[in-house]
Amino acid sequence: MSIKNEVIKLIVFGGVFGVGSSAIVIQFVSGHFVELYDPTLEEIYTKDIQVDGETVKLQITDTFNSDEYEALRFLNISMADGFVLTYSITSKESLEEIKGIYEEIYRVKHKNKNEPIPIIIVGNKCDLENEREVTKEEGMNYADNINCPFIECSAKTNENINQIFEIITRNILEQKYQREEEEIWTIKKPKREKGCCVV
Ligand SMILES: Nc1nc2c(ncn2[C@@H]2O[C@H](COP(=O)(O)OP(=O)(O)OP(=O)(O)O)[C@@H](O)[C@H]2O)c(=O)[nH]1
Ligand SMILES: [Mg+2]
Repeated sequence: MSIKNEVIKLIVFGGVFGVGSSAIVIQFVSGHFVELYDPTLEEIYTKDIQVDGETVKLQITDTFNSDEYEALRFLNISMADGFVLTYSITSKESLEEIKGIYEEIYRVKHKNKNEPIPIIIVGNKCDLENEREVTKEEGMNYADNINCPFIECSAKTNENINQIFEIITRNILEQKYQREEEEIWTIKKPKREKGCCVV
């Protein structure tokens, strides 16, 4: 079965309220910018995306980071294939917050830091250059340290919005293929009898 027939589940988290995670998802799914700030509890969207000539079905959960809904967040994280962690370049605090979400993802998935989880670090609102608090290097250095792809974008101008979802989807597919190959290799690998040499 081709894994490209499966639905890929993504979660988009915003570091703090109002970084633009909903605006990013709506720009990607519907192609328009939402000016109005309407705090999100949880919204789920679906969209097909072309990656390397193949069509992939995405299910995108737009949610926010709140301790009040810990059980919901736990469930969402455990079910997801990949994560878009969004901060705003106009808020240092929002970058600090996504570092906590990153740690939580590893805790919930019961993984070690050397086991990759598809995560992309996104610096939104790059159209607001004169309000910038986080340099591109700061965002990039953090992403490099945790071995994740990084991109700056603007939900307002649509800069790099499609790229976010292409990069994370490609990342998820590559990791799934790699796991499948490793599983096939484990099954095919002949078992050696202890202390016995068959000629
Ligand atoms: N200039 C600019 N404004 C943006 C951008 N993205 C979002 N906004 C504005 O920022 C405000 C908050 O955007 P939302 O997308 O609702 O933020 P959010 O991260 O979903 O907020 P929560 O649902 O509370 O987590 C809105 O007024 C948006 O219009 C952007 O790229 N540039
Ligand atoms: Mg929102």
